[in-house]
Amino acid sequence: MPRRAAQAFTAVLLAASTVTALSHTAAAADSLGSAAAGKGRYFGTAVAANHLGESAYAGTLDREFNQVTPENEMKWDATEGSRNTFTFGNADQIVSHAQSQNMKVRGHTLVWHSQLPSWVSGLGATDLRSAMNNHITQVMQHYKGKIYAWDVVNEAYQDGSSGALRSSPFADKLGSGFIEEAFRTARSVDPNAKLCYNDYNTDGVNAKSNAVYAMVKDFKSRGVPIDCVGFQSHFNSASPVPSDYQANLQRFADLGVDVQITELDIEGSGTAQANNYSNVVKACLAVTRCTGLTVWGVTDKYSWRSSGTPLLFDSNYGKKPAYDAALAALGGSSTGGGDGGNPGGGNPGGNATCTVSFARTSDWNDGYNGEVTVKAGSAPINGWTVTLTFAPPQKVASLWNGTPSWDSSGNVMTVRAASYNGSLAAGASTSFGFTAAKNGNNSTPTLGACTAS
Ligand code: 9MR
Repeated sequence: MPRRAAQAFTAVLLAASTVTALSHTAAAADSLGSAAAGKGRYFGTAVAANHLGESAYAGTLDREFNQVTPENEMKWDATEGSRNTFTFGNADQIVSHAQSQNMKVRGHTLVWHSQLPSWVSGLGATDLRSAMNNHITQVMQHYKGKIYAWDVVNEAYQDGSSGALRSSPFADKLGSGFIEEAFRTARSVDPNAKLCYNDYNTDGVNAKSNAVYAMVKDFKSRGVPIDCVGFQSHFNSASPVPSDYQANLQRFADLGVDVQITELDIEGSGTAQANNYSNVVKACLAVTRCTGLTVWGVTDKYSWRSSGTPLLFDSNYGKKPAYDAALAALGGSSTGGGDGGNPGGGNPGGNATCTVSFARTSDWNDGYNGEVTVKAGSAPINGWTVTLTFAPPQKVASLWNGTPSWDSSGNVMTVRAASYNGSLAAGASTSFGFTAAKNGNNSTPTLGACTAS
């Protein structure tokens, strides 16, 4: 087959498989993921690779969630049990599953004092620094392009009133600078992944969250790369949802980072648990930069706090009142039941439309960055395509959050959705960006129409 025909053929195949993969997500308006997408957020869950073979587990996961966090599979003990020997099998299984379902993946976690192999704690400072940077580099390289956000450093601060770093091999041997070093290394490995700090007991305003707040503020003021802060949100009667939860999320967002609820579970049952879930979801929705929520497991059956029944599905995968409350807070509505099956879906059909807008976001001598926002019309869409025509000899040097192809002149660029941003709820938007080299021509490209599927 001639090369161009082969490319076209591959493109058709890709388009067809994308529609298949996305159809259930877009059509299931009564799921947590699709309701959250309608609010411009994701709704995810922690996933354990060893349960993916259980059909009710995988069925509930695929029907309800559009983001996953590997619960243990990407931790240091799972990925580098002995020095410089990396094992990715279990984590790869989760990432492949997520990709096949068009789910975002949060990488968890690169630098953490817990689940740390003893060979790491035994190292002296010089070796530890290079082991830390090597670990970040190798793990991020392996997953480059597949992870929307990484928990680069997890749980570095002490509980209680000290506001100090927790004692760990990293803090004790490398000093407080290890956090900054980890973030700088991470940015250099995968500049497109969001880099997050993640912690617990930082959900309200308190000494610990104040310490994290001061760190983020300092990082932002000195240009240390940090994009997001995760609030784990493990709640029970001893550690309830704080009354200033939303205010705390907001003050971090005001520093110029995204915030996420990363490990949500709330012990309890019935109406009390449902109200707590509803309040947490509403707090996230009230903060523009709260980009998504992740519950720490699909079902009470496999929760790390199983006896506290803290999740949205019971041990038989039935929807709990907490599920209905979370869904209602997201603006969705439940069809009841919940048997772990997949009710199926379908293509939203012929009324899929989209609109586009263009912004030139930054300019320098030889180049500029452009951002194209794609917005779904009054029906959900499964995919989109946008065309941009550049004035020669301008050339696109890099592009993110989309999949580009060029015509034979090299001036007309067609961009279709990346694997993770083609599925949009009615009225929802996403964007892709690019860097163009001016090559002496300062014009702005002409934006063509948006085609939706
Ligand atoms: O849910 C995880 C559980 O299966 C592990 O045994 C435990 C070991 O440390 O880690 C749990 O997940 C933790 C997460 O990675 C970080 N925040 C606290 C979570 C609950 O302990």
